[in-house]
Amino acid sequence: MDAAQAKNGDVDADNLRPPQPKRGGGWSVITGWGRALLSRRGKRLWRTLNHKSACLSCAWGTGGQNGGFRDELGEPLQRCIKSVEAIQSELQPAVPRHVFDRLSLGELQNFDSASCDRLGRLDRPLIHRAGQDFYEPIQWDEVYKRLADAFLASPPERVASYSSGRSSNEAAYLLQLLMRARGSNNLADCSDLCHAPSSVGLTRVFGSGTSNVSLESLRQADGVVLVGSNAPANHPRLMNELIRLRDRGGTVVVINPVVEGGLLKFGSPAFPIRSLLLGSEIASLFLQPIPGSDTAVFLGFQKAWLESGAIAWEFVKSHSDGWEALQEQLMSTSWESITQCCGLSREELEHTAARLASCRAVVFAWAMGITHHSNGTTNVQAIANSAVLSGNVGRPGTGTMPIRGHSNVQGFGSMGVSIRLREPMRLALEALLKRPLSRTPGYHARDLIEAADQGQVDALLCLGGNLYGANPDSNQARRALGQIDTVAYLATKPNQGHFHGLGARQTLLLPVFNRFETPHRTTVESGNNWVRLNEPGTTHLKRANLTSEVGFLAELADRIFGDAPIHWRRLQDPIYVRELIARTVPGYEEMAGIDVTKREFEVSGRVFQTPCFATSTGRAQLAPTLLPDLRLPDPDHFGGLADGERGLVLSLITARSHGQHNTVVYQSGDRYRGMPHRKTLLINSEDLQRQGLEAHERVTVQGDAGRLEQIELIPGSIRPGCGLMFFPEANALMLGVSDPACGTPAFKRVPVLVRAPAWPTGV
Ligand SMILES: Nc1nc2c(c(=O)[nH]1)N[C@H]1C(S)=C(S)[C@@H](COP(=O)(O)OP(=O)(O)OC[C@H]3O[C@@H](n4cnc5c(=O)[nH]c(N)nc54)[C@H](O)[C@@H]3O)O[C@H]1N2
Ligand SMILES: Nc1nc2c(c(=O)[nH]1)N[C@H]1C(S)=C(S)[C@@H](COP(=O)(O)OP(=O)(O)OC[C@H]3O[C@@H](n4cnc5c(=O)[nH]c(N)nc54)[C@H](O)[C@@H]3O)O[C@H]1N2
Ligand code: SF4
Ligand SMILES: [Mo]
Repeated sequence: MDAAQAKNGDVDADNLRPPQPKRGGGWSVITGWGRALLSRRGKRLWRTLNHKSACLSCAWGTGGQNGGFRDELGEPLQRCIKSVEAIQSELQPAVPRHVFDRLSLGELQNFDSASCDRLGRLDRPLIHRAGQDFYEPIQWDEVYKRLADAFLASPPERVASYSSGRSSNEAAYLLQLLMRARGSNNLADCSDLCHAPSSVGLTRVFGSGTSNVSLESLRQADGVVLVGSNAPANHPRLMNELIRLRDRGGTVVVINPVVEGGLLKFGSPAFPIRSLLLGSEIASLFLQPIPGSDTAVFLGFQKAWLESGAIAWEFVKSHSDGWEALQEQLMSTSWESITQCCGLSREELEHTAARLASCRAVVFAWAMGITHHSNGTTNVQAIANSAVLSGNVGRPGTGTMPIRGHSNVQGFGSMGVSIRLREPMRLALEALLKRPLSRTPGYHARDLIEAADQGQVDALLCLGGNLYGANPDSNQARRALGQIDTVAYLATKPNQGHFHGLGARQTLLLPVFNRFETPHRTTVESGNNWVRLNEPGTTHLKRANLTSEVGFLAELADRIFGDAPIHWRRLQDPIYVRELIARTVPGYEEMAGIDVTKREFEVSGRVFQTPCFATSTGRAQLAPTLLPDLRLPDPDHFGGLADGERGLVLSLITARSHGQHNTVVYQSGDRYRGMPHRKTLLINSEDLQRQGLEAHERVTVQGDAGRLEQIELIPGSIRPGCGLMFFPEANALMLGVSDPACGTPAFKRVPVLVRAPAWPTGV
């Protein structure tokens, strides 16, 4: 459908007219800023916003040495309300002493996500011992002793770490060095639940797993394909780039089963006159495919280019291998199988393909709508193939751009926090540690939970995050963590995982400085491969007994290994850590002098300005991408509907609401989607009508792992046959079905049965 059609709502059922999707951004953002800055903590918030450190929230990378409000190119007014949300939550006072002294774990387990976060900041180390009802204070010295013992007591295969991308590069580097020195490759990371399919898929095609587009290069594009991303909520400053692109006459193609209002129109405070008041048009074309079918959509574009003579053959033949097999696939795959799979018409696909072919330079950008599928890696390869076939990679203004999540998740990967350690880094680490690294494959986040559930993990160190809340099948996650003897959480604030994910013998809850409080310099890497330098800061917490993550990990390593084979205590000095990073992490050579030069830099070897890729041949590696089988089970699979009971099977998307950061909920509802609270299911009006369901009726939603009761049905602009609910709550519903290539769960295609009781007789 074209964007104008989408704006009017895709369904026109008289009595169940869906609410118009609300445009994104706009005045409410300004009032949000006003409220925040005029609040009790407004002065400190303002100071923090101006602190020279990268934004905590998403990986777009605002902040750093350029000052709080500038992006990587020094452009002003690039700070968004999401960073305010994240900072405000870190500026809360400490958790009152009586909370952990008086509230039992049974009571704390009843807290929802928002209530956990609102308890405040953790300010002293705590321990939960098996059989006790409370977390109790503990001394740091005792913490190190217990953890060192736990990490030494078991064989390397039975110790593991999990991490979440908010910590620094320096902490990430130390975490993996500690684990690898211990002989373990069990470095599970939140990216396993997030963009791992992008890393694997892009590496297969281009030999490098990150975005190959710089911010500067994006500004030279005249076409952007934005797939499976709710950027208005999750990467708001990316919207500025789309507004600019439309202003210069470019085309934005949006592919999303949900018509997110902000993808139609967005009011950006960065352009107060022309955009904020009236809103800027974003999507030129809006495609609403069946969830999970993006490979079919991209095969459709490719087939259309093949048939219309729009393939960049000269480019393809000079700069890629494997195009013959892909061409063969395009010829032998029928239009019918493509359109049946994705639910879009041949005309829609051909029209969009022609529009893209008429662009001079196209960037393909995507987020979780592409990766959260059991064929996420194939989806990514289908996008990368499209970039090559259309000649849109390897020159300014073009390329493939996974829009990264956490503000330093990409840095964690660069630092080697991954089960897929790259060969050059392996060799460099082996030289540093003076011994071969273990070749036993490590656990990614899903495998870690599975292994723990089988009783195969004894000690787990979590550097941030919420392993319990972020995983599918919450019951399994709780049970699995409960089988691990020792679990340690380093965190700034409490979350549900700290109360539900308790270890079998002991759980340590350890408070750390956040990025803008850390008393030494740190670095992070943005999704655009830009390394940002964060200046030291101070904490507002009085009497706080916090640790820096670098200090903690270096001390723990010293307790475990002594001073062999490297001087671990010396690694308390982050400048020395940066020296090691410069020596051992490919692309990070400029890190060596950063403390003197203060110069932020682009990681080398990532952004392709010429079509010379990071594969062994220098050519892109194309391969056919299989169409997925998207059949949904019948109601019988869920035990069937009783006589008179109403309901239907839906393909459920689980996503973020506007006011949450991952598992941490700040505000319950999402007014942009018209979902007033968390116990809601967004559904198409046609589906309601067809099944005799009523808008705002309360239903049961049943998945393969569990059911949620009293869920309110909200009619909205979502494709028929699918629904949308919020995580982490919805994680109770699903099993951990995941992409075999990297273990990323199919969070965006969860089969569920919606059940509503029979109408009372006489109605
Ligand atoms: N404010 C805020 N910012 C954040 C985060 C946050 O929680 N809050 N989280 C950070 C993190 S870690 C991440 S990974 C990113 C997440 O950023 P996003 O990926 O934008 O977040 P999601 O909410 O998962 O939404 C994904 C979008 O994909 C669409 N979608 C679902 N299924 C499909 C499909 O099959 N095909 C297509 N084409 N689209 C589909 C959904 O309708 C939705 O619009 O944001 C980062 N930034
Ligand atoms: N159903 C469903 N499930 C999903 C998703 C989905 O779309 N649907 N999305 C997935 C995605 S994309 C991701 S990335 C994961 C997110 O999974 P995680 O990254 O594991 O979870 P977060 O909620 O981001 O973790 C938040 C916690 O990090 C801690 N923290 C914050 N700042 C710091 C810091 O500076 N240092 C330390 N040590 N701790 C800190 C705080 O205690 C906070 O409570 O969830 C995944 N789960
Ligand atoms: S777009 Fe992302 S990095 Fe930039 S200010 Fe907003 S949340 Fe922070
Ligand atoms: Mo993520």
